[in-house]
Amino acid sequence: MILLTGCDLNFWKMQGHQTTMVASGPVAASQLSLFYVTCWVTFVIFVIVGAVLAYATVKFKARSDADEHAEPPAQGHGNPMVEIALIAASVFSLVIIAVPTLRGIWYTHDVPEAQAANAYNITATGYQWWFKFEYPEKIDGGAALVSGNELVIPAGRPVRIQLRTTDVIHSFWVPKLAGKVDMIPNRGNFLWLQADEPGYFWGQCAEYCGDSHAVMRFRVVALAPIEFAAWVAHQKEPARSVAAAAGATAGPRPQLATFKKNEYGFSEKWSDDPSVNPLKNWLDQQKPAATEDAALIAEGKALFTTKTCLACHSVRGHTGAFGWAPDLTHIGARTTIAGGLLENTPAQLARWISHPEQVKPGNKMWALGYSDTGMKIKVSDTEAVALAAYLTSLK
Ligand code: HEC
Ligand SMILES: [Cu+2]
Repeated sequence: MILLTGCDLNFWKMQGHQTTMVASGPVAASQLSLFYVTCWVTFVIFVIVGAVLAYATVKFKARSDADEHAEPPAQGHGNPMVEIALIAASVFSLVIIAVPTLRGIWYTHDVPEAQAANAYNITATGYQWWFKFEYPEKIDGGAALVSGNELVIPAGRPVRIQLRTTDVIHSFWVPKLAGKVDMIPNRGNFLWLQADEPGYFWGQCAEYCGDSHAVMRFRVVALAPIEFAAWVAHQKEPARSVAAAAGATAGPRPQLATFKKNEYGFSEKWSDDPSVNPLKNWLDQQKPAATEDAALIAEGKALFTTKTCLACHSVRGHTGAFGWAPDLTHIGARTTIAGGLLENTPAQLARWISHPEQVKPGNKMWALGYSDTGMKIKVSDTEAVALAAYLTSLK
């Protein structure tokens, strides 16, 4: 008990964000039940072997000096019946594990036939160190609807995810829903998952892929069908524009908050506390802030072009067309930025924009954009604050 106090209780209860001990969909449930079968079988073996070992240790231990120096007893060649029985018992326990394993492999491989027609198809692409998601819906002009780092899916419906990568091997893992399946160059892997109820789930790259592998995260948001349809319809729209009232002047400019290097990027509302509903946080994030400063947003919008952010990012309807970096059209409505590493608040956005290298080692925005060998972009603190205000307004 003394050991436990002072430690994170959620760790011991195994209820954290990325626990596999909570299954929120059929694929994760199948994997979890297989885990339990294996645990129980090995536990029974452990108890039997342990008991026999303890019995033999006590029963045959040397009890006196004379015992210790006595001749060893006559040696036998084992008992064939015991050996056959042990082999049979081993085979039997392997069969107990193998049957549900094979059933699980078949079940998790692809959406069950009865539901295949209802499956929703998404393509997920791994980039060092973030995820891109492509939806089956098309935006005007015929391109696929894309988003980054937050995968929104319909709850209660099977989702088949094609797994691709643009660079090295990544692995797609949403512990409470399904995983892990690798994203391998030149190979078309896929997996399926389903969230039984609307919810908010943490995902993580599960294959070492370079500098920032450990913080290559993403989120899955499962919505009821009607909300999901509304989300898709909104995502298809171009970026939101904030019009300044005639004659309005910019309010006091927020200061750039200071952060320590590697400082954790989430506020209290993202705690493991079960009374906190992360889906509510996500829904709150969809609404524009009441205190928007249109003049500051306009300044940020202009900076987005002059600071050449558009060379890598696109804000559909405003600027940028390449989009090999995360699409920022609706970035303001996401709960996280930088591959799920930071909470999406104006302060964290400005932190990221002013010094991405201090937050996420090696990230490509820094390596190819800001570093001395890249495009040598320099963003001042005041500019970062304006850019953050602009991006926050993109709901
Ligand atoms: C050289 C290409 C490049 C340039 C230029 C660039 N970025 Fe990025 N940006 C990236 C990449 C790549 C990422 C993903 C980094 C990661 O998460 O590892 C990113 C991530 C971001 C994110 C987080 C996106 C998300 O989905 O979480 C924001 C916000 C952002 N950049 C804003 C900007 C702004 C503002 C500028 C201009 C000052 C800019 N970027 C310039 C490549 C670039
Ligand atoms: Cu990865």
